[in-house]
Amino acid sequence: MDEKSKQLKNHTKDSGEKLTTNQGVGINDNQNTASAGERGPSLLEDFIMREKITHFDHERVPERIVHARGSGAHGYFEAYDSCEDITKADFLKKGKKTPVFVRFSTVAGFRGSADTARDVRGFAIKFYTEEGIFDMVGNNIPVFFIQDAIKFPDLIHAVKPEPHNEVPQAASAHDNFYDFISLTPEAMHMMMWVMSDRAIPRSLSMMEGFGIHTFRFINKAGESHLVKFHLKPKLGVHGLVWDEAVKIMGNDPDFHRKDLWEAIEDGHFPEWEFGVQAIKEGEEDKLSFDVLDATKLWPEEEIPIRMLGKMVLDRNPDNFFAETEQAAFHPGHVVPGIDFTNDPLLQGRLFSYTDTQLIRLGGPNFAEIPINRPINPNHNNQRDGYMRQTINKGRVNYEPNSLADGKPAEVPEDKGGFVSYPEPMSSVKVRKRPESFKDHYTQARLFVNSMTPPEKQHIIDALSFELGKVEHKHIHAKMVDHFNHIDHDMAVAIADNIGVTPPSSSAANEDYTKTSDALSMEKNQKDTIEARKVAILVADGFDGAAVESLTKYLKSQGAKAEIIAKKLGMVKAADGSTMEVDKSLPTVDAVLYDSVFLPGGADSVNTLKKQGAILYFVNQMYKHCKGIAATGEAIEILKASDIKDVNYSNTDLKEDQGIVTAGETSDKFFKAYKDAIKKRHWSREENQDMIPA
Ligand code: HDE
Repeated sequence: MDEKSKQLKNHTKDSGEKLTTNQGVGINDNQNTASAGERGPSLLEDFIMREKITHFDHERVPERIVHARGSGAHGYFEAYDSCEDITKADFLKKGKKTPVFVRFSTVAGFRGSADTARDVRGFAIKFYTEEGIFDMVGNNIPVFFIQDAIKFPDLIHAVKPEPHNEVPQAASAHDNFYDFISLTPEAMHMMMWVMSDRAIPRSLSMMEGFGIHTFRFINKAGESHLVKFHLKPKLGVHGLVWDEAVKIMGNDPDFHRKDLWEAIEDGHFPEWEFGVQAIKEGEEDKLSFDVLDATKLWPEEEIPIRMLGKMVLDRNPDNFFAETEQAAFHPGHVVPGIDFTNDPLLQGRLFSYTDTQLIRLGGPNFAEIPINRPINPNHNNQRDGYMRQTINKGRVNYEPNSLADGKPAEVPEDKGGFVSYPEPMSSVKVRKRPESFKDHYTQARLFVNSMTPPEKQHIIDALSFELGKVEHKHIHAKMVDHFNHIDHDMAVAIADNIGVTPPSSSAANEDYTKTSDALSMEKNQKDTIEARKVAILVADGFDGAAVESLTKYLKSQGAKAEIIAKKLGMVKAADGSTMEVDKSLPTVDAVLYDSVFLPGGADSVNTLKKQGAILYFVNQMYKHCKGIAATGEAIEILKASDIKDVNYSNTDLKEDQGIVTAGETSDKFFKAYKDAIKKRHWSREENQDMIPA
């Protein structure tokens, strides 16, 4: 067990044998309030009822003002090779293992909102290092909407539900947001990312993570490197289809939360590589953008990522509130070897995070909440305040002192004391954006240039949808004008979709044709189906051997198969054997699975091809461009669906648009099916309109 888990264990409690009050008095009757006679008034003296109701009345703390909806997990970070040339941070030394707690979140929705809303995802990591806590409080998108923290309350007011009627929930598709954005050109780069499939992730374990701001690494010699933090998921980056994300919101609003929980319970531990892009202090002057501007990324092709270690999440929390909800992150929690830059967005955040914990967690002692405690000893002269847990001994609570031998004493730099990087400063007091922050369109164009055609189309579709929900026409026109500064074709396509006169000529820098493959999800796919879920649709008389062999294959690949039939209980195979049904058809939906397998078996197929729910299931799989497989008679189900113009075979192995058919399962069939599951088949999007619903 790691140090953090051991520490937490001291605070965990099983439910126990005897029911008692908080004062430890045994409760004899937990069903009836004490009253003056059976039908008389309740007695104020009933301390058991009073204590219980009072505690209940105070169960809630304010949700986070942003990132209210989140899910957390424990794990560890393990450093690869030494990177002492760039940082003296102890936890990054070769082979070191550090406990972590990670919280993923959406930004705009309330605590009870649906997981699959279109939104940026928070990606906050607490590293419990031996030199204190380092929090990397990042997102799944490498840039931000604004350049200066003073704009943050406006941005968040604009995106959250509108104040007069508190709608819409967890959605940016409304007038206030686009009114603000249309008047904030610096947001355009981020808008391209938020309208891409990155903002509707398939899984929290299939997202990249970014520190966004430029931080500093400081080595033992005191030299500074400017760095950007990155996390790359082992499973690759995958998104949902918008229609699918919307349907998941109704079918399973806890989709991401459950997916993370189940992956860990099943032993498919989510994993990332953690690394930095690093440049020597001074080299930033050669770049075409300002490293202090959080709306800019550093193209990976120009400044490659140096991988420093891997992070694995391998333990679910014991209690959501105590751990995930009470976790208090702060980008200002850094350890020696890591320091800040003057990014004005970061500087504002350094104020905001402690401030927000004071109201959310009720006072200055939130660092004593078990999930927030460092694993190394911490001593100082901070005392008292609401809910103080530590019992500090002795009479001395000040420094310098002689009565306690001057302790706790300041720590010299070579013993791990934090020393700020001595960046030279000399300037006049101003309120002014630097000129170097003023190019808002070039990197937005770089992002769009780097997309594959389907990825670009999805951005067009998303913006057409979002603006389609906006009622004020002048906002439409203003947004199209911004798009025309990024990519003329995109602007024309969106204008056409939302009834705006398309711009006649491009206002974009057409000579800028640079691309960065690292920005595309499609161009960086991985050959894995680990943690994917496959639905197997059956009725009595199905081909049991096919189901058994496929299930075994999927398991060997780390994927999960679920047998779905009309009712729970046992279902009979054609050879007379039986199998247990995992889920009944009315409790599931195609959008909750990555793929569908239809086994043969004449009786089963005859039953299934007449069920609307089955045909709808298959249609949805097709519409959302997911892998589909059928063996033997089951191609009849495909034929009965609305899928047209696909090459099937009930004898030979055929693969067409991610639809794999064969007479029976075989190694070749499995390989073809794996390829079909691991990615989406965008060529089908041309035929999407013919699928009802
Ligand atoms: Fe945050 N942000 N933020 N933010 N942020 C909060 O702190 C804030 C920003 C991020 O799982 C709050 O504890 C300001 C960028 C994450 O608990 C609050 C500004 C990035 C989380 C706050 C930003 C983030 C938060 C609300 C503009 C990516 C969730 C609750 C200057 C690098 C952490 C809380 C968790 C949470 C303020 C911008 C990431 C109010 C003022 C940029 C992942 O303090």
